[in-house]
Amino acid sequence: MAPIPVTPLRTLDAQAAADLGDIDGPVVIRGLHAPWRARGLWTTEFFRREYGPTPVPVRNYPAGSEYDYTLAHTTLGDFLDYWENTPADTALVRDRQYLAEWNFVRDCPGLLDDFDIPEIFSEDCIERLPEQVRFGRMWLFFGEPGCSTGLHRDTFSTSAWLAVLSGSKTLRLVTPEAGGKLRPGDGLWSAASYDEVLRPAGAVVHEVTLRAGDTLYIPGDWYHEVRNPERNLMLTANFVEERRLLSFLSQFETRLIEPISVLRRARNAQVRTWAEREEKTPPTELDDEAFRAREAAWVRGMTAELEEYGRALARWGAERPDGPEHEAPSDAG
Ligand SMILES: O=C(O)CCC(=O)C(=O)O
Ligand SMILES: [Fe+2]
Repeated sequence: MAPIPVTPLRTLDAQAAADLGDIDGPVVIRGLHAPWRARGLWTTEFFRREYGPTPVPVRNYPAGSEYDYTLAHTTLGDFLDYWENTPADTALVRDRQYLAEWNFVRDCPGLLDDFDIPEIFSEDCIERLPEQVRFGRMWLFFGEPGCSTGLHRDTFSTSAWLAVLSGSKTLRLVTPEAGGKLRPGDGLWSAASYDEVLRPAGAVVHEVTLRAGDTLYIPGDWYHEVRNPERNLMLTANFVEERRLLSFLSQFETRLIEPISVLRRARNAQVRTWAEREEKTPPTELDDEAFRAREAAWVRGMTAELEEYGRALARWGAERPDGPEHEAPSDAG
């Protein structure tokens, strides 16, 4: 099979990248972390000295496996011993460890003093949610050769920025439309996936190797796959852009509502049980008319909010000056 043709990503200088609204695909921005103290400070000695005993999550990749792993916990100090003393193993001969998705904000908030979220990524609609439903979305990754992250898109349509502080990291990316065509088990380094799915769809595979000083912006819903050609340190965060807020909210709400739907089913089952009982024995809440009225009003209130959203969606195109009703008439006269 012929090699997969890849298209390099666009690169911008920090000064040229002012507004994410003007950027409509993944892009590398150079120089965003020039002012960060973390650049010189975050060495293995520093992490060991300041945070050695901190528990961290690690992915264990067994010999022969580039993508499949089991999750385990160790301490940062023990992981760094492994990281510094074990030779890299790109041939996958032995077991490997990848310190990935470490939520350092929760465990070591002092690290937040060593960098600033770049201005261009500073709008994050999750900040507007009530505190009870916000979630961790900033991580450190200590990249390990031979340990890859398989094809995925980030949860809830969140966008991401990935800042490489040392070493290098390679990503391939495809659009949401192209990624949506891929089958389970497909990948962006797989010739079969390319020949059977991506090429017939006319999809472009973007590739970038990030080096120290590079920050990659991945817009929400873009599919990507990640390799670590050498050891690297990456700081990354997910965030919600206003232009994708509704998509985020509906997916996030679905997730939040899962436990609630279990409760709803329990309630409906109880009502059915009472309704089906032949002889009505002790009176239930449902025999109380005021109770039923209250419950019915509550259900209508909950439903009304969604109905209003549905109506707003239906009106959207029709009411806008460039909406469907206002397109140039094709059969005028
Ligand atoms: O660097 C990696 O291994 C994965 C990064 C990524 O895509 C993610 O955290 O969602
Ligand atoms: Fe990702």
